Amino acid sequence: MEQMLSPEAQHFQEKIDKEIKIEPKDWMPEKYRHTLIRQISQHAHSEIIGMLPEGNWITRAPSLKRKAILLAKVQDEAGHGLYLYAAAETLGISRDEMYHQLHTGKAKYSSIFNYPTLTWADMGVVGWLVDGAAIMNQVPLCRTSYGPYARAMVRICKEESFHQRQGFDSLLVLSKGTPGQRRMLQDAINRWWWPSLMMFGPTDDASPNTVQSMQWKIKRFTNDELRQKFVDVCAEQVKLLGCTLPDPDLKWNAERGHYDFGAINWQEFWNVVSGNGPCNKERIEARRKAWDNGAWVREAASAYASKQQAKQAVAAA
Ligand code: FAQ
Repeated sequence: MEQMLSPEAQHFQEKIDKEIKIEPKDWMPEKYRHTLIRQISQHAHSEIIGMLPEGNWITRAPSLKRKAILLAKVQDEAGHGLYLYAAAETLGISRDEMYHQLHTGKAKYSSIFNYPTLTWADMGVVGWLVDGAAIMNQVPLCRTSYGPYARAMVRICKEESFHQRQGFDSLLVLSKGTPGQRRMLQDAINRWWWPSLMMFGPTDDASPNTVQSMQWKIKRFTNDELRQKFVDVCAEQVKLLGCTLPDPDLKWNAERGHYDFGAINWQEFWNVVSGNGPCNKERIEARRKAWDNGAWVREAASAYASKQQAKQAVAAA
């Protein structure tokens, strides 16, 4: 039997069906609020943790030009994290609470950032594949049903597209370089390909959140739909680099109009998501340390804010 919706819930779903954005002060089901806080905060944490593997190469970039580009990219990720934390705050959670959830391991962040960046080629491959997967997932989020999230995604996607292009550009240079550079490039592709496919999340039949999130238009495509689009794009782009993707089962399927691809190692994915990937401990430790080292800045900023407030109160009296 179909569940009876309350008049508010009915009105809420009608707005969603008509593509009217839900705004912070509108009525919303608690589960909708909770799902958004979970997804947006995880997304924000991913941007902030995602600065670490790339930050690792800022001092070792091969030229001033590449260093300046990488610095700007890492700063962009910080900005994305901040817009997203601000969007999540509109749902009634504080930034301190979100940081606490990250530092105590309660909140997830993207599995991809628990892999190490071993060579310079990894910087280009992160741009091409990781930012590429991020855009594939995030462009549809510009039409997500929650207004502040959708608006934050517009700017984020513009910047992520630029990141993806700069990554591919640096790989094109390597692809025309020495045999050693080409080997380094292929090795980086081999290591990042499968983790990039895992970024889209579990298969649809193993994804507990997809059905409801699609009905609420929080998600506009399922995990498998987006993963397939990504494979189709990358299978063509890799040819321009004169490289291959490390999947013997990758094959164009004319009947489906898509590339078929091999089985993903879901055991590896869940192992990384549950905290046991190659860099999970190092990543959280770096964030905790940054939080502790920043204590004096937070104290100074709130002391300054209290003084300003006291001054304004005196002036207004
Ligand atoms: N890693 O039921 P579903 C970037 C969890 S930003 C870890 O399918 P949902 C920028 C999921 O949370 C990259 N955990 O979940 C950049 C859930 O657990 P929970 C981040 C994952 O939410 C580039 C459980 O598995 N992007 O890269 C992952 O409907 C370069 C069941 O899964 C976003 O966050 C995973 N890969 O769909 C920065 C985009 N996948 O919470 C620096 C927004 C799933 O119930 C350098 N997020 N899980 O305990 C989304 O679109 C969705 O949240 C999905 C997952 C598609 C990630």
